Formats: sequence, C-alpha cells, structure tokens
Amino acid sequence: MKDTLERIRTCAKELADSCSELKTLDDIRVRFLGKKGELTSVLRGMGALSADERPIIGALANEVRADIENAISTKKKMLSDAAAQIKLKAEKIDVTMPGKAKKLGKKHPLTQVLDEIKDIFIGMGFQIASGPEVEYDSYNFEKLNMPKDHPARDTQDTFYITENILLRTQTSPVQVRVMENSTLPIKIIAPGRVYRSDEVDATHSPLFHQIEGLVIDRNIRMSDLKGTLDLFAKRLYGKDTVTRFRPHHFSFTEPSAEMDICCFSCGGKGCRLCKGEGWIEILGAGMVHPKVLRNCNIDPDVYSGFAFGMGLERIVMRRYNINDLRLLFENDQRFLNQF
Ligand code: 2NM
Repeated sequence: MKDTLERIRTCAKELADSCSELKTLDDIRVRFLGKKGELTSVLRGMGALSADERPIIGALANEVRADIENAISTKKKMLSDAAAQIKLKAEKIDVTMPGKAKKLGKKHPLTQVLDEIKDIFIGMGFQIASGPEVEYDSYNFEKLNMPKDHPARDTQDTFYITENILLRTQTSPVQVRVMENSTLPIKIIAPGRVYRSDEVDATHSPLFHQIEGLVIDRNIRMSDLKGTLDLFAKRLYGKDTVTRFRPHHFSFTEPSAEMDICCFSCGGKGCRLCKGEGWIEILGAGMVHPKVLRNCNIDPDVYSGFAFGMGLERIVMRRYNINDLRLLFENDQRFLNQF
C-alpha cells in the first residue's frame, strides 16, 4: 500500500508539472483526488490494515494528498497568471496613439445673424419675448385688426389645424400676448419660427423666421420708430448706412411704412443686388393701430407705440450672397462649414 501511495504521488506530481492547460489540470485533480479518484480508493482499502499499520499509512496518505494538492495549486497559479498576461497583452491600449479628431459644430448662419440682431436690440434696452407657434386665429389675425373677411388674410396662406387654431403666420401674436399680460411700458422683440402654406422654391419655404419688435409707452411717436430703426440699420450694416422710410399699409399699424437702406453693394447707383433700385427693403413698421391697442386692453388715448417686423432669411441671404433659401434648411455640412 505504501508503494501504491508513493507511485500515486510521483505520477500525479509529474502529470501536474508537465500539464499546460487549466482544463487538463482539473482532470488530474479529479483522477487522483476526486470521489472516485485513485487516492480515495486506496484510502477505502485501509480498513483491511492492522492497527499498527493504519496510522502510518493514514499519515502517509494525508502527506501524499497535501503534496498533490500543492502541486496542482502551484501549477494552477502559474497557468492562470500566464493566461492573464496573454489577455493583458492582447488588450493593451497604446496611449501614445493620436486621437480621432471630432468635428466641432458651430452656429447655423441663421442663428449667428439672429444672435447679432438680438444683441443690437438688447443694447437698446429691448427684452426678448417668445410664445406658441400653434396659435388661436384670434391672436394671429382678429386682435391684429384682421377680421375674418379681411383681404390681408388671403395673401397669407395659413396652415389651419382646426377652424380656430393655426400655425402662426407672424410673431405678432406674441406681442398681443405681451400687451395683454404686461405692465407698461413695453420694449420687446419677438424672434421665432412662422409658417405659411407656400410651395418650396429658391425664395419660399413653409417655415421661416421673423423678428418683430414692439415699443409701447406714453408719448411714443413716429420719430422714435425712425430713430430706433435707423440706429438698428447702422449697427447691423455699418455706421455709414443711409435709411429711408416709404409709406405702406399694414392692418395692425397706422401710419405704416417700409424701411429701405441705401444699397450696400453699389452705394445707391443701382446694381444686381438691389435690382437697379439703389435701395434695399429691410423691414416693415408702423405706429400700433389704436384698435389693436384697445383689443389688448391698452388705452390708446394714454399710450402709443410702434412695431416692426423683418424676415431673418432675407437678411442672411443678402449678407452672404446666398441665392437659394433651401440651402439654409438642408443642413449640408459643405454649405454650413463656410460660415
Ligand atoms: C410688421 C410690420 C409692422 C407688428 C405689429 C405688431 C403688433 F402686435 F404690435 F400689432 N407686431 N408686429 C408689425 C408692424 C409687423 O411686420 C412686417
């Protein structure tokens, strides 16, 4: 029995030492130390031994078991360390490799110019107002002195959602809301998206942007309108910019006007940009109609004000010589990267 134990010890240790895979190592453990293993079956035969031999063989068997366990666990550590090394090598990250450059985004040209315009008005003491793009008919038309049968409604092809709810065709409803809900005086601009049911082409889009302004206080006069908008034009187009005001008609203002600037391309001689006119139309404006003030619970005998409106896309297109409005909405990076 002693010989058998010694043979098991030698054999198991040799196998463990020469083993090169964790799986095989486990097979070795099962073969010698498992429930049905070789060492276990030798120990089962110990009952046949004499009382003198039993403790000696028992001690030897324990020693052999410890030896084999030791050999296996030593080898196991070696193999798993080696496996970890291989894994680490495969997963190594080269921190000196140059990174992949992430393309940096920037502001859309519409946003760039809008920010500039906002800054100009903020510099003159205006606040920025906003309101819903889905509006009531009453706020978009009715309170702005455009009743249901008003001809101005035909020219604005409106997206109706229900009979009384629509996509705003101007940002003026924001100003109506401000007039209804603010204490006076009021000095705001309302930039935002507006919608008109137009076919898309080089100069039309069903969605575009407007910037409208409103000033209401005691003693606001046409001269305040002219001074404010002339200064705006000089801040946006340069201090030598010359403006002129032409009579016009809007239902929500009386009197109404359009403001032109002397063509910044030809200086007034007439060129392609100003279509030979020498002047470029920039915005519409006027003194807020007394009916509009009354519709918004403001007493026109005490207060007066002026309002104005301009299209953002037209300003951007003229500034950068863009000939197709669609370029501003397609988000082609080759186009946008030029600004
Ligand atoms: C324009 C031209 C003239 C305008 C009027 C109002 C309001 F609400 F106060 F009556 N908001 N905006 C206005 C006036 C808009 O756009 C060409």
